[in-house]
Amino acid sequence: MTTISASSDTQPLSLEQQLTQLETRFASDLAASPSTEALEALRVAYLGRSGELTLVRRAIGSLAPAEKPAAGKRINDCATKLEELLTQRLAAFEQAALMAELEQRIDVTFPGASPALGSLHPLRRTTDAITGYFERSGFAVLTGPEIETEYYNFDALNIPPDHPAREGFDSFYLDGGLVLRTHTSPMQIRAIEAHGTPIALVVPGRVYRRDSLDARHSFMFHQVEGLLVAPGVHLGHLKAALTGMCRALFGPEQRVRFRPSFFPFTEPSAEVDTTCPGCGGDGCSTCSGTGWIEIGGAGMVHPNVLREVGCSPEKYSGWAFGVGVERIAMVRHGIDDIRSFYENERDFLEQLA
Ligand code: 2U9
Repeated sequence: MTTISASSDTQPLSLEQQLTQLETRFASDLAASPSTEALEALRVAYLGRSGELTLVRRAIGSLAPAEKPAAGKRINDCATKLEELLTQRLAAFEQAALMAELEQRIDVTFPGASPALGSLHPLRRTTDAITGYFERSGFAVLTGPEIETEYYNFDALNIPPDHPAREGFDSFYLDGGLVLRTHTSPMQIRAIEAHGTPIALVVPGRVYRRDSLDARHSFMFHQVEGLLVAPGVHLGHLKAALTGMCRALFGPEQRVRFRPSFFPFTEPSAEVDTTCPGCGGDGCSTCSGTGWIEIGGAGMVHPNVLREVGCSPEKYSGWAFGVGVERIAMVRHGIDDIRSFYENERDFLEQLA
């Protein structure tokens, strides 16, 4: 039985009793330590040069030689245990500090909050698809005033004074002989006046007609008109241009057909159809079983229009077309109410993004 007196006023405690009491005291001091600095102070108080365990270790110097090895081992085991407890507690403090820091810092491994991306309006996308096709073919893309004179909107386009389109019920008139343009053709006239011929251009933009707003009609809608004036231009060039445009809009299998029609500014004139993108021409609900959808009108520029802008019909000929952007966008995106384009409902716009 190894007994070492740790203090003079009590019954001498065995080494085992002293170490057990020391470990118990250490454990409660450790649990009560509030910080890593307190843990360091505890390490010094027990394991330091004047620490409690160091004093016990010195005291075994007075033991019988035969008892020293076992006592030394027991003290070393105690020291190892105290150091392990200190290390665990220190690690717990460091982990808590790391977690507290991580809570404050941005964790770059978290998935980013993707910002809501904007998108182009469907009418803008269809307009860009049309003008982009012609731009890539070398055409200029011009825009012009929405308020026009009667001359540029009607007279210069061979629309006679008594033509129904000039009636108040068809067009919006402003004071001073001005009108909200009913097509983008006036800008074509202005362009030929400014740049002469030959000329190749498309004009996108808003146009206005006195029409009630319903699922298929609007008093304001969007058009793209095209014009090519040069020596030797013929109807085949027009058919090829419109076929290329429809293939850019709806896919490489598209076909185009002309149905005879009349417009004052073109002769001959035609309504322009393309094979229905929904069924490829077999007939479906989109095309009401016909296999074709109408996209606009076209024709060879009337000689009176050429002469009006100082261009000799003997030297030059030209083709022109006009397509409705809403009509094409409704087919492209399967939209059945034209009013959806103007309400700017987010879920409508986002579904097409
Ligand atoms: C000039 C000469 C001729 C433009 C043309 C059409 C046929 C046509 C409508 C189709 C659907 C307008 O959007 S719509 O309602 N347009 O049918 N437009 S030829 O002819 C011109 C233009 C300018 C100097």
